Amino acid sequence: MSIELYWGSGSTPCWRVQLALAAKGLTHTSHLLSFAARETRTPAFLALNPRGKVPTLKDGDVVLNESIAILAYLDRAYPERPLFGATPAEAAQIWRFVMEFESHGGPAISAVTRPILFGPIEPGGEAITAALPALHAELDLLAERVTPGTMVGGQVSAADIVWFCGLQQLVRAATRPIAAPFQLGVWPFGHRWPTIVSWAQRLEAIPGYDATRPPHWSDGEHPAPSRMG
Ligand SMILES: N[C@@H](CCC(=O)N[C@@H](CS)C(=O)NCC(=O)O)C(=O)O
Repeated sequence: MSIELYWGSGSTPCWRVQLALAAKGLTHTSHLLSFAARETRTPAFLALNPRGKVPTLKDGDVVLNESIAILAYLDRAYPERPLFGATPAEAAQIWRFVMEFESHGGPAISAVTRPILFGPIEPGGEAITAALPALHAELDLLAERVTPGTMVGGQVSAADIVWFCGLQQLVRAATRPIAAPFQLGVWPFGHRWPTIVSWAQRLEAIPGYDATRPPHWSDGEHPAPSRMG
């Protein structure tokens, strides 16, 4: 079968799937859709995914949206280089960390990054400042969990991929000049969370990683999460 991926540049759910494909060594046909040109709303794409969202994956007769469901599908359909662990205990732990991103890590990141990246920022940026303690607590926890090198079982898993792609959004917001007055205290990660740097290096070493980077995020504007200083 030949895997086709419909995706959009800068979408972290899309990046999860691209990184999972790279980590599993799976080739695919890429369909880059433009959000600006509303290519997720064309009749042809809506016929594939009536929600009009990317990522959407097509593999023969299987058509799927929702990035985490896509990761789970790829892992069952192509079991080599598993992303959901080797044992029941590892699988459970990986799912736990994936779902903790959805319930806790992701919302903590979004509360800080959304106003910076998409606005509006209210005078004084109080909502951003109020959201920082929860974000720092999530990063403290992540730094502890990645101390062994990966989150679970010694191999890069879906948990690593989901958290790593989430951090990319944080890097993007924290390195924007508009973020400077808010003293986010998160960037570079190595100042307070050195284990996040070594863990990020491992994800960035996945063969094909560079090709997964959103094409409109240039190097100068978007440094690697593992950048030291
Ligand atoms: N929970 C979904 C999120 C999908 C999603 O919201 N995708 C956005 C990009 S990040 C999208 O397709 N937006 C285009 C649109 O709404 O037209 C997942 O994990 O796949």
